[in-house]
Amino acid sequence: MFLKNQKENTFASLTLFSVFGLAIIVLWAANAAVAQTNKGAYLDFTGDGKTDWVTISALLNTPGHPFRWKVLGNPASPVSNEAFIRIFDYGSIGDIILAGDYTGDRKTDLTVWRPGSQSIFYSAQFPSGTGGIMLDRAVPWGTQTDGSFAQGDYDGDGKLDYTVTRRNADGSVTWYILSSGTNVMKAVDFGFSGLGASPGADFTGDGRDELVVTANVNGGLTYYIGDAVTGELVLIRQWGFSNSFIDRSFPPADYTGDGKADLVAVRQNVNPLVWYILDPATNTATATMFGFGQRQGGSRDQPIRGDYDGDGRQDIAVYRGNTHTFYVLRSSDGGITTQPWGEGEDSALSIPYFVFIVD
Ligand SMILES: [Ca+2]
Ligand SMILES: [Ca+2]
Ligand SMILES: [Ca+2]
Ligand SMILES: [Ca+2]
Repeated sequence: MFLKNQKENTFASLTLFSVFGLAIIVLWAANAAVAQTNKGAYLDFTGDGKTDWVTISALLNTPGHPFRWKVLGNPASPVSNEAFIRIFDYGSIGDIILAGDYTGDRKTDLTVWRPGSQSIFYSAQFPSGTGGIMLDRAVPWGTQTDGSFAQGDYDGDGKLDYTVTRRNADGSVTWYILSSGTNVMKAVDFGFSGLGASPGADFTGDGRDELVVTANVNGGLTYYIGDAVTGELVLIRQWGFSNSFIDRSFPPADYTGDGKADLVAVRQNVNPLVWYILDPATNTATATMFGFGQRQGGSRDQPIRGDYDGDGRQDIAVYRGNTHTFYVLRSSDGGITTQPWGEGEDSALSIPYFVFIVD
């Protein structure tokens, strides 16, 4: 439990652990390829390594009303008989959508977490043909007040692990991780109450996700990265503003293609949007303008997560709600892919942005 009561010496720790973190990353660089092969793409329902086009909506914003998923295969028009469209209801308002690969087949499972006195993960395979959805697994895990954003593959077997975070009476936070491969449960202390818990990300390139928490430190968003087995701090970096009106910060993921997670903050109070991406292994940063930001008479684009060209790197991408169109800056060749999809009040389904734990 390293983080408790350390607010006064944050900057001293930052210097120490930044250097420490860099050393680790260099040593583990040889394993980068392993991470690439273990993980499927986000929202890839077919297992071809490409994120599919997915929108989500609910007709009524009332508890219990179902989420409507609209999925268009990517690419939308490949060779004949391979394009597909699926529209179905899964989960309902009040559930947390945590779609990902929990079975290790590199295909995204439909998964929601329903908070309750006994919270439950509900997982289903993606519907094939015109068939309905069969519930695969109901996994009781966590309680009503636990946090559930921190899914990750913390044992490195290629499957997401069911994970909740719980604040203890003394202000410490315990991560309860249920391995989806072995059903072995682990409890790891990391972070303290008031920090945000994020989906896991692999910063070391060994194929095993690290624990990720964030905090507002002097207006900046600060990332604390921890080892999922020992709870030891391996890296601290500050990146972007913690004010979500200025920056939308995504959970870390690999944008540079070295198999290690990068930090991304999308500045949205400017037009166009600016994507600031930091490679924490080399401390190299890039700024890329892509998408409509704040502008008069029009809504902002929605920054989204995904690897749409299937090259193993996340793409910079947005969803434009008023024209129902996805725009992707392909990481493979720098070209732009546009794909119309969605209607009405649909928004793109994407990974949750950072949410701060409120005491
Ligand atoms: Ca796992
Ligand atoms: Ca790792
Ligand atoms: Ca990277
Ligand atoms: Ca890509």
